[in-house]
Amino acid sequence: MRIDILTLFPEMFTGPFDTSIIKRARDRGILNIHTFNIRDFSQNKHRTVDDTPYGGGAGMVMQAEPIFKALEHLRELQEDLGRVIMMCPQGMPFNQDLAKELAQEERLVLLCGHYEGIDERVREKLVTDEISIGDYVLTGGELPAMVVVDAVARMIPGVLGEMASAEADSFYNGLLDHPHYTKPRVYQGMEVPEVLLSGHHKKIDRWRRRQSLLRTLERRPELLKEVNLSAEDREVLGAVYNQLQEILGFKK
Ligand code: 4GN
Repeated sequence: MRIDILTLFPEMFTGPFDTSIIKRARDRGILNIHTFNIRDFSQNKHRTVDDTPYGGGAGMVMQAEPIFKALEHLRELQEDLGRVIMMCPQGMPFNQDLAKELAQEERLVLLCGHYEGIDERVREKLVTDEISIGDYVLTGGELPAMVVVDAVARMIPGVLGEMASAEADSFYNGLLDHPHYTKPRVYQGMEVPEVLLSGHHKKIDRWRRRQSLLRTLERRPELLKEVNLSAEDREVLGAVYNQLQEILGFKK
């Protein structure tokens, strides 16, 4: 996958994209990330990219022209831009499903804004998707773009090693992840659950699934509505519900 990022601060991306799994994916050629400084596409001698808002008000607005020019440049490199994604608080909430969907694309363009906003004509003419990583405002779209790239990249086959499987993660199956343990078996008196030492893979799978279900029920019950629950899953949750009813005296 090729990802082009338009930003006023390309240097922000060096650390996160030159480290660990993203670096390895880039080195292997699975992931091809390029950053472009929007300022390089300013047409005036002061290299400005922003101006005061029409209608008045505080702060500055990013001008349309440098962004149009930057995308024209990208189009020269490869005619079909694919999806042009703007990071903004008004966008579609980002989640694992959207990360999986974007991981299918051959090419993505991410646009990172700054200041009070971006001239609306950019959105009108160039942007195909607007994405928000959560209900809060940041000083720029760079951190959200890094979040999206990271989440998308690890859904591309071959990016995670064989050892680390995305299918085992929180949210991959719509549930929260189960607890994890590694050596030593006892740490500060705290023991690893017996079942994980048993070598009984079927039992271990069942225990993990149960932990996932209970954690999701406890912390994010709304997620359960969207999950495909097996008959066994329903039994686990139903048993919890029955126990609670008994404890509360609603039954028997
Ligand atoms: C995205 C961008 C938050 C998000 C942003 C988010 C930069 N803040 N929740 N800030 O995904 C006005 C123009 C604010 C760019 C934008």
